[in-house]
Amino acid sequence: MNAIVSDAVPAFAVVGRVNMGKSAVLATLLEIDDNELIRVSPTPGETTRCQAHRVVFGGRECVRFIDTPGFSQPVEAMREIQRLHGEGTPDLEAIRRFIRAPGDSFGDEKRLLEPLVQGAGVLYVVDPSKPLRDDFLAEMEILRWTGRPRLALLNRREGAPGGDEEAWKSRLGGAFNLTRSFDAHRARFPERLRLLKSLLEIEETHRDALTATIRLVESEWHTRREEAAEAILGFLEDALMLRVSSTLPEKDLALPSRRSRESEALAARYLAKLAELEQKCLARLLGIHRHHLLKADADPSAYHGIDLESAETWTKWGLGRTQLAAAATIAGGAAGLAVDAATGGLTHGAGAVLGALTGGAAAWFKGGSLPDLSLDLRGGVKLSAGDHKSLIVGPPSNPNFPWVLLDGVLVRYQKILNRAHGRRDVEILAGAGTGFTRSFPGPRRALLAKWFGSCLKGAPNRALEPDVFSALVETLAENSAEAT
Ligand SMILES: Nc1nc2c(ncn2[C@@H]2O[C@H](COP(=O)(O)OP(=O)(O)OP(=O)(O)O)[C@@H](O)[C@H]2O)c(=O)[nH]1
Ligand SMILES: [Mg+2]
Repeated sequence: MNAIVSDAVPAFAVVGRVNMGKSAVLATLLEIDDNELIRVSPTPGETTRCQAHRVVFGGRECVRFIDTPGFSQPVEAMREIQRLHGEGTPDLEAIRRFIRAPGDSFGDEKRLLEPLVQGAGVLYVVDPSKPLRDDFLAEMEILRWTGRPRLALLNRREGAPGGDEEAWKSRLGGAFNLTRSFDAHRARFPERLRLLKSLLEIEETHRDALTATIRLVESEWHTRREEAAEAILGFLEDALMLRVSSTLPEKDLALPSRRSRESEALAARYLAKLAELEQKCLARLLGIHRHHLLKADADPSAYHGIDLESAETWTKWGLGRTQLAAAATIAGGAAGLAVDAATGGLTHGAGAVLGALTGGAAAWFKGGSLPDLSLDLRGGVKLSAGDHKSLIVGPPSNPNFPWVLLDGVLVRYQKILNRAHGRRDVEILAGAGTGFTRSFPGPRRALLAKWFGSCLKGAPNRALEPDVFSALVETLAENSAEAT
């Protein structure tokens, strides 16, 4: 076999019984959700040869992980190595002789041990819900004989009954330098980082290279968070400023039926555009986090976005009543006037409608009633020169709209962070989940309220943007530290 390990780069082979989740562990650790690159499958024996996966930063390979075929005859292989070695405890040389011995038997064992004799460390994956039988003990023994740095990973399948984790841990403790849990279907960034840091504890020769790699991984994660914050900021700005309009002859406006038909069409167009903005933002967040099987929607051409017509959306997401009243005071509540200004002077149409809505919202703040769950879209008639007038539909008048939008993105962002790349099922980013904005610290709410207000007025406050960006970065950091 050609060299799969090089002295210059720390290397670790992921080994274990067939179907233990070796490939899934690696796929999650390296964020690879593509079966063409790392095959994860319920059929045992899917990985048939060693495959190196290089972690590269700035064009330089920092660490290498090697996926391997599973042990298939560990007890027989152990006996054969012992026979080849003769008296005493077999060593790396005995294993080398075992690999080089002619014949077709022990193909899987020979292939999986090759990277170890070439110098790779060991990541031994077991599922502790399985009974601890002799064949597992044989695997542990062979790996111990290699003398390579060894980390055991308990990859327990959620809900799997049985097994004696303590017995596993005690046995693994005797044969491995370190034992850690790593759930290939649930591990998030903190667990991935912890696993990388564990490598530092077992590997002596490449400490500096591994320390530098961990630093790069952390800094890349920070960059991603900033990119995500930027995407969310851009989305909020575009969404809050979004307005759609159509121009119709004055004679048509006089007809209530014609006008309401036109308003309905405009409202539909507004919601479609809003969904498009949201879809774009989610696609960017999914891209930043390298997901292909987690999707914004089953059918991208029919993406509907956050369900603004569902009462659940308005109760689970957004601020509470008192918080909202405070936010409205800060925001200035002058959205109606701003639309007037932005659209060049409204007459009885939008101005009046907006005024009424603002009044409605005020009444609601004072009363003890539930939040306004309706989806009123601001709209109105704009007088323009000539015989034509414009009908404009803008953001829903519900003062919780910006907060609901933000919560919608944050809830999905958390789902993005929670999704492990080792899974191979397609998942849709559904909208359920409790929002985050309600538990924001007061100053963050105040800052966002001010900025939201400016965006709703059609004139985003650029001076506030750096602070808004930092607040979003902070929010996403809290989001990613949160347990599932
Ligand atoms: N529920 C759950 N399933 C898992 C987990 N890890 C792996 N699996 C599933 O177990 C099956 C085997 O996973 P693989 O990663 O292909 O296992 P492997 O050890 O690489 O198998 P071979 O390459 O065939 O030796 C797949 O169907 C995985 O989706 C886990 O943490 N939780
Ligand atoms: Mg595999």
